[in-house]
Amino acid sequence: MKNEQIANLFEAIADLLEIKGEVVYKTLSYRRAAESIRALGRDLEDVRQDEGLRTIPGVGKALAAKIEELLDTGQLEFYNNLVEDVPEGLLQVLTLRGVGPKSAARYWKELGVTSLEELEKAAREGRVQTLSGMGARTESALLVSLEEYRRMQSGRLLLSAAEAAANEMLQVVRGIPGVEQAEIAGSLRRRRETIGDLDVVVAAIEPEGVLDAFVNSSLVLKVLAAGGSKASVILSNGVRAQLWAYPPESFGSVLQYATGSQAHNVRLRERAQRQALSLSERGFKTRDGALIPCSEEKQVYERLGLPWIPPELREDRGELDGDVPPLLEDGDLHADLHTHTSWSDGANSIEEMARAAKEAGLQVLAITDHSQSLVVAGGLMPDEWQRQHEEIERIQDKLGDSPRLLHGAEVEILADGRLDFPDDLLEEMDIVVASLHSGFRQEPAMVTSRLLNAIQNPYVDIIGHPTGRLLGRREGVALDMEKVLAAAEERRVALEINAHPERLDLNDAYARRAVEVGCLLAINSDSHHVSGFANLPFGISVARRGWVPRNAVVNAWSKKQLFAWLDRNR
Ligand code: DGT
Ligand code: CA
Ligand code: ZN
Repeated sequence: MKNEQIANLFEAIADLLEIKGEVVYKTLSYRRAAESIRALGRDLEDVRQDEGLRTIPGVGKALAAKIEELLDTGQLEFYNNLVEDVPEGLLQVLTLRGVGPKSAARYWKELGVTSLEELEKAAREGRVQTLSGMGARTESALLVSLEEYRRMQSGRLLLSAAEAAANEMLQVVRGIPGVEQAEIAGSLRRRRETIGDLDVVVAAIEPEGVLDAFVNSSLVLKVLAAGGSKASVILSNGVRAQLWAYPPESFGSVLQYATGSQAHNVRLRERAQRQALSLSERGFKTRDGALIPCSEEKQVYERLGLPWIPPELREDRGELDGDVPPLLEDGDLHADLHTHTSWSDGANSIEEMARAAKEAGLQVLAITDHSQSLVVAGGLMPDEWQRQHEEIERIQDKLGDSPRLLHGAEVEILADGRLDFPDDLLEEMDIVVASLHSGFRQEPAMVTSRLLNAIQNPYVDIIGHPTGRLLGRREGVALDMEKVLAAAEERRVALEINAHPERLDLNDAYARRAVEVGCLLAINSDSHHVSGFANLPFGISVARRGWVPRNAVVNAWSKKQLFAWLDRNR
């Protein structure tokens, strides 16, 4: 056994002992030993041979014996006995933000929770708040921590990566003889912000033959499970994927089923049951066992008396109750209001960005390079901004009116809430995006008040990537979003849905809430390269998942309406 493994095991022992309720000094000795082992810099086996294990700080006779047992057998009887008393699954529970050994012990002893999954279930069922001293707030904080844990641990793919991998898979699958139709399903079709595994469904007269050809193709690295109508594999690029192969008459049924979400499918099955039908991936079944397969997806909804539901809405968030607003479509965005050039940390010149924007079908492009304090990103000093302004006028003359260039800045919201450019400079700008790039570790209340300050500034038009999250890398700030939304609504400041696949910030849930309270939204690429405009559809996906109607998105407005809004305080 390696030092690291032994240190980890000692820490696990300390954690389990604490949950068990042992006195603290006992657990401390394991932690101290774990620390010294990590700091050792030499193999424990060598130390044992040379000067002896007891020379290690914090390692006495008992711990030395345990280390020897581990080195010799790779096992520790003490640990094996301990996990018979205290479930090992509680170790994961302890890694949750805000959960210490005392509360873990209570979840275990009072609710019978022995794992993260069981804790999540208990919290979702409202059982955590029944414990004395743990109200609804504890419970919802717990659910937030659970979600954070999952996001960090899951190794889920960004939407952009999943899409690229799926398109590659589709191409291979569509080339398999006998495949009549192939489509993406699962969370990718619903455009979730991260994707666990790819789901692709195919229609074929002989589904087994297609599955066979697929698992034997060079695209597949490893087959996890295959049989019946499904193959679950790891692709050669490391991405997990499932292929669902069904006869053409069931294609609509399986496409619907495999698109999910599971919760949405449960609702559909309930509706089917009320019509004395059961619903599976093959189709509907009547009471007497007759199968009614659907070759087209919309037939599934039709039979249930429903309109076809856009996949992005299929999350059991009320989508079956009517009232779905007209959603944004690809091509609805005429403007990108947050982009960078080589004047700060972008890769391309203003002219290159302008030409690429036009190519991408945009009529309006805002150049919003960073402001002076963001030195790492080459933020502009006020005089540089003035020179950039002349350059932009020159390029506008050269290009004619297409695209129409706006000159603004992405101005830093400083740690104390002030903006990084003086008001008289901001006033000169066509557009101001205000963003946080530092101070994320401040108290959420402080970060909230920084945003509120920025929103109060008469020249700020958009709050860029409001929570600052980076998917899989950094959680967003736990803002008081209600306050931010209320202030933004009052000041007619738009909150950004940043379309970069690593940000998607605001997320779908906040975007939906923003619309509910009457806030404006902006969908921007935050491009640092001419290729960045290709990310705009990811922002549209977030808006669609957030039920955002077209008229709430300033980039979808006519030029006239957009410019009138930008001029409201200028
Ligand atoms: P993911 O892969 O974690 O990003 O999320 P999904 O939604 O793609 O989930 P996945 O891959 O486990 O399953 C794909 C679809 O198949 C899912 O959206 C609904 C359906 N499905 C899978 N397992 C079940 C199940 O146990 N019950 C029901 N009703 N549907 C399921
Ligand atoms: Ca999936
Ligand atoms: Zn930016």
